[in-house]
Amino acid sequence: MTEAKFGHVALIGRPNAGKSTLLNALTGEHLAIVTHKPQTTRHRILGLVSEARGQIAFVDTPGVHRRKPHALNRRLNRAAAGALRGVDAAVLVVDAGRWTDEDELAAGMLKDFEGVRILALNKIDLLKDRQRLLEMTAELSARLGIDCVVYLSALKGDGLDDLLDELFVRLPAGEPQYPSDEFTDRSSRFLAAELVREQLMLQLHQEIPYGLTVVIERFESEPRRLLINALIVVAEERHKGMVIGRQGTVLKRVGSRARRAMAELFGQPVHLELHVKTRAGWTDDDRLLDELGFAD
Ligand SMILES: Nc1nc2c(ncn2[C@@H]2O[C@H](COP(=O)(O)OP(=O)(O)OP(=O)(O)O)[C@@H](O)[C@H]2O)c(=O)[nH]1
Ligand SMILES: [Mg+2]
Repeated sequence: MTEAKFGHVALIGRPNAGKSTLLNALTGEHLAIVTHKPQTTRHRILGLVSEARGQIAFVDTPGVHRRKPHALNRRLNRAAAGALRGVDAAVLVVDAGRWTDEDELAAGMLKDFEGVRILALNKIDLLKDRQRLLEMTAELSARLGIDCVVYLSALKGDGLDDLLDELFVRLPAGEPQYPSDEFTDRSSRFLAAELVREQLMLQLHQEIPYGLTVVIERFESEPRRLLINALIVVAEERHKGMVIGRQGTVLKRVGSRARRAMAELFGQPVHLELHVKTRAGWTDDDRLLDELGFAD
């Protein structure tokens, strides 16, 4: 029998490349929230894959971006860069259809990285031009010192086994560092707050979702259900009405969809209450960011 492997593997890349979709596909759980909007992920999240071959702790990260440099955005880029510290491998997740300045920024983070470098060309289900894929593979592999390339559709689950095979071959021998029946290092409170934020991002338009955060104020287990109260924090008073919607329609829709997602993730019925409050300018206020749980 070969020795079991263990390693931490960071998923890095620009916003919208599909890192969180990949984390969820690998773990089979809705751990990381996914939307079609860039900058969905705001925190590092571990997703654990435990097999007979060993254990891999994948680290999902916020997309590396060039947006307005307010305090929250600076923290997001720092969280992505910091995720490479101490990990055994980095997977640069790229939307194979389009290489942008932000991909270049994410690739730049590999400059001094000493671990295994894997290039994951994602969204191949959308790609028509195979020739372009080959050119991209050759150019990026040489330029970024890539150890191996995998082709994925995180959305359809294609190529996941290739990625796992390549990683298990390259990771060091080691015992699992996390319980094999767990999927993440994040608390149920964190996951619940994220599921509310996912629905808010999907239901609201333009810039409002970027000025929102969610705090769980109550999380209690009753014999037959979970009681969860979530506070939605907005950065401007005028956003409150938009979150609530005419006759509360938006908030109701967010609540019922988030509740369903929570019930599925936690495996039991959920009673969810939502409230909305303004904390003016929280996205550019380091004290409030600390208080709201953003890593510095
Ligand atoms: N067609 C297709 N769409 C995908 C694939 N992977 C992800 N997507 C879509 O791309 C969008 C962004 O996916 P995310 O997983 O949130 O991307 P991310 O890299 O985590 O983005 P940030 O959290 O903003 O950094 C979503 O609409 C996904 O459904 C894929 O393989 N094929
Ligand atoms: Mg994400």
